Amino acid sequence: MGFPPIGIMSLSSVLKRAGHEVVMFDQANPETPNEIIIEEIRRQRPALVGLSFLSTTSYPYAKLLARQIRAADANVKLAFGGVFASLNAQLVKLQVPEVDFVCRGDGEQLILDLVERLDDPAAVAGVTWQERGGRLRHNVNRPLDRDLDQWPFPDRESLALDFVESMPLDVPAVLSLERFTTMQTSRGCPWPCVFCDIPVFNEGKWRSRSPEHVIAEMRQLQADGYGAVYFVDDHFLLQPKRIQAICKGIGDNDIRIQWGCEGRVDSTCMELFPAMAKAHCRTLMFGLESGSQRVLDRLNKEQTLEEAERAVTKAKDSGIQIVHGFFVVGCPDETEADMRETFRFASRLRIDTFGFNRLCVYRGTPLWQEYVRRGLVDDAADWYKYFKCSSIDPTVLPGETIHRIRQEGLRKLIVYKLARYPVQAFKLLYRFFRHMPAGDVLRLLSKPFLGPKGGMTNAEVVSRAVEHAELKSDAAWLTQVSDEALEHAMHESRAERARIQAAAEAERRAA
Ligand code: B12
Repeated sequence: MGFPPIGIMSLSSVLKRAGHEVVMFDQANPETPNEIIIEEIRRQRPALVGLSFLSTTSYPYAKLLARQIRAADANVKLAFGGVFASLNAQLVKLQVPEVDFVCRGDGEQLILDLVERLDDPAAVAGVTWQERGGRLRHNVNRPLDRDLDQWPFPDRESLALDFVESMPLDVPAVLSLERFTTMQTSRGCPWPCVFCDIPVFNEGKWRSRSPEHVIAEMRQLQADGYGAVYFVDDHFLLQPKRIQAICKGIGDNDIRIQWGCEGRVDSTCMELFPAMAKAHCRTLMFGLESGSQRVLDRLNKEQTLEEAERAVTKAKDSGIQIVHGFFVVGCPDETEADMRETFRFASRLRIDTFGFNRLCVYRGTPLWQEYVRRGLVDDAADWYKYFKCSSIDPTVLPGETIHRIRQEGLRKLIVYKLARYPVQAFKLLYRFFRHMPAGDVLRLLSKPFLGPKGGMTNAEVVSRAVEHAELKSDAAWLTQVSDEALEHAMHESRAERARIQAAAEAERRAA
């Protein structure tokens, strides 16, 4: 999914409203590699450089950039923030001494407070830092911010986002040719799924913006020419009253933006699916995870297969155009029969699109804690890594078996969907071909049939800007390599990407 970096865009508008100047860069934009970012820091001499990264996987790149910035400017104040930094603040501070402040949790009020106290952060709640004498300071947590309406809408003006819009979709968030962006209308999810760290990040709470505030942003987006929005909420479907009010607000204000969101299948909002479809909800994405109740229970998903079936059927009957199923394979105690059952289950459901990802374990999740207890990960040595469960847990099927059954399952699933639901499949393919390069659609469809010879989609080509070919298949390793090895991989990847693009360009010209 090519999404704009809404985290830094949110902080930018907060800072600007308070009278500060802000310049943003997206490291994922091929036009602003580290060298350009550093050059700009040298030129503009900011008071604070904030590096925002979401996940364990992008920590090595943030670390590398922080080291490069520090080498270029010994005095600039450097801050880290985002989910991974929040959950591992003290360890990150110790591992990256170049960074002055590791910021935990929501950043809006925190960054306002921090810019006022760059030389004396002792009183800034939520910051981890080091005193001149070397003592590590972990300031008190910030109370969870419940009044999300107080903050301005993200700054969508100041960052070149054409490259995001031109990114092909691996998962069809909202398949539309309209101008696209993301919004966040709520934060958190209280359910205890073993693979997720969101409850820890949000102290097990769910908080939301008021329907009026959400509608005001949508009106603004429509006025600015946006026609498609995806809500990056962890669980959009939690509160029926709020959704009802949002749908009503969309109708009352003649908002025609097509939107998508994700949520749980046991949501009480199911009755509202028809109202959502009427309010232009085009895409609903559900975490279905498995077709085996035993595996769902092992993942502590607290959902049943019947609930999944009911939610998908209800969504399709209500006229939601794309219903997506997220599945995980390679779970603890999952057998080959369970995996096959998952693919059978997916073919029974009326989902339009699907993804079957390998289960990975991240620090901060209940599964990580279990693995520490079982001696499969060493918290002190492994905290900045993530693992495919199959690489470390003997109760998970071997990687090759998972890969083989997944390829088989995908082949059968695609053939079955085309044969059993030809109209639905045709409509979807029509939309795919309208909104994605034809080559990418064909490659995505044929990949499970061709195996490793299948070639790359554009999305894979783009992702190689940061993940090098051989390493891509085992990205977890990237979180564990030395800076030099990572730098080398990034250099190789850029060269490879340039070669691929040149070849594609030559092919296009010849055609
Ligand atoms: C949207 C999203 C994506 C988008 C991101 C697009 C983009 N350019 O930003 C896409 C689809 C690309 C994506 C990909 C991945 N994601 Co993701 N993603 C999310 C999701 C659902 C929302 C993130 C978001 O936009 N939040 C809204 C903004 C406003 O919040 P924010 O970024 O956290 O920023 C706030 C604070 O953190 C803080 N802050 C942030 N930065 C800074 C910096 C400073 C200096 C300060 C002071 C404060 C601060 O202030 C902000 C405002 O309050 C989160 C779940 C979540 N709730 O965080 C998962 C999540 C971050 N993703 C996750 C994962 C695992 C991934 C992938 C590894 C998946 C995969 N296997 O490929 C990749 C890795 C991508 C990468 N390069 O890091 C995990 C991370 C777990 C972990 N511990 O590592 C999460 C937490 C989901 C989960 N339930 O576990 N993701």
